[in-house]
Amino acid sequence: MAYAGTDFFDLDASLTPEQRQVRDTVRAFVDERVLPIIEEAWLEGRFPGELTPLLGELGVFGANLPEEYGCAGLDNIAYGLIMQELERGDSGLRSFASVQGSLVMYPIYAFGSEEQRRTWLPALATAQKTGCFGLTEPDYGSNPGGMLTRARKRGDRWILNGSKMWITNGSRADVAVVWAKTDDGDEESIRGFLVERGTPGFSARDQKGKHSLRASDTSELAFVDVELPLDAMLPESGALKSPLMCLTQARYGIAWGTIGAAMACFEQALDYSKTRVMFGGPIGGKQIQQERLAEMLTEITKAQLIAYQLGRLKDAGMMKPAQVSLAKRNNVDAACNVARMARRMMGGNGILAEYVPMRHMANLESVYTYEGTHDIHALILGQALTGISAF
Ligand code: TGC
Ligand code: FAD
Repeated sequence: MAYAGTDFFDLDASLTPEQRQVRDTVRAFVDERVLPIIEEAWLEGRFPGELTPLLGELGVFGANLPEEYGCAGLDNIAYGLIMQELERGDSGLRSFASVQGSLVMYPIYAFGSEEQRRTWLPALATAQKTGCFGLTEPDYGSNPGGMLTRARKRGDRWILNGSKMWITNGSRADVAVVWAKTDDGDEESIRGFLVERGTPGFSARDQKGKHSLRASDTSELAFVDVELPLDAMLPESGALKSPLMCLTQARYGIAWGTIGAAMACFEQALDYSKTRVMFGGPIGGKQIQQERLAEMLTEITKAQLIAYQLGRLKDAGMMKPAQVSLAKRNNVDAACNVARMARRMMGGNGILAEYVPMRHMANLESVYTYEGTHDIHALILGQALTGISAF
């Protein structure tokens, strides 16, 4: 079931039967359940939450985490292929899965107590519960180390004060993983806290007026004297490195996911080029459009090879954060360019909701910015190359 048009280097042949099966299952789900409804949901500005329990049944959330916590225990290439197929549907759906799996389940798995893992991971894997990840603040986006949110220990309680902004799933989350600077009498640190919906003093409000990721909830979180039990803290979290480790997981998924968005745009543009007749022949027979198609295919193929090798490194335990930065940076930019070229190739029709490129193009502008902007990843690579920080 390889895409003849977008698997030019026959990566399909390198996949294991399990990886192919996982990809094909999610691909069929996206074709049958997502594509028929996504344009309308996007125009309405509605996240299609009705799909998440079904995706939970398929085991897509935290799919690379161990089975003993109710997860699928897949390898990282299978996990990446899931992200690819979800984003072929819409970046908002992949965002939900990235947040749920890499930014909520991963920190509970990596930094949580055994009790926190047993309480939350199985319910998050099935999407009976939804999570969000609160790192960014109004004045600290690219530089989360400057965060103002504080957790102060008072007797047998933490008191949380502060605010977070741009939080995916924020208003629908049952539990928020919130990063705060702590003051427990010792050294200042940064720790993760599990804050449940309904905790007095905690509120979430959706940010309206987005022209991008419209089929995704994005919210502001506010914490006013929120009292938390001591065991709300993720005990193994400590310092900025903890949330940055979560970002590495999510950026890995984005490097794969954006290939899916690019594939969707390219395939539609290719079909269109063969049927749209202008000046007596299909536009696909014109040299300028053939160059566009060659460019799009080349970008997709490069992105696939990067993601595949990154997955191999991750499975071998050898993946480095700077490699993830290169992959996120390149693959998101490639997908942005493919979506724009596809939109342009389709002329006036390219701006209509019944075709996919404009929606993907608008979504990908958020993906370009979140999880470390394109510029920040350039600076991470610059630092890795020179040893000099240019932040
Ligand atoms: P810096 O001194 O460089 O690092 C502090 C410590 O952390 C280590 N480290 C990492 N570890 C794992 N993974 C990474 N990606 C890491 N990056 C750094 C580093 O080695 C160091 O360790 P140690 O042992 O020496 O202490 O910290 P800095 O304050 O200079 O910041 C570096 C910078 C700018 C790269 C970082 O702040 C950054 O990545 N900024 C971008 C912020 C960002 O990406 N925010 C994303 C918010 S979440 C989101 O957008 C979700 S979107 C929804 C969806 O995913 O769909
Ligand atoms: P800024 O940091 O203010 O950057 C503005 C511009 O300055 C950018 O072009 C940037 O590249 C550039 N810049 C910044 N620093 C430098 C520098 N040192 N040198 C050169 N240029 C620089 N965050 C979460 O915590 N959880 C979420 O779930 C989440 N979901 C999101 C969903 C959406 C739809 C969006 C748009 C964002 C989301 N974010 C989330 C926040 C996201 O991670 C931030 O938007 C991102 O990190 C950038 O921060 P900022 O928007 O404050 O931009």
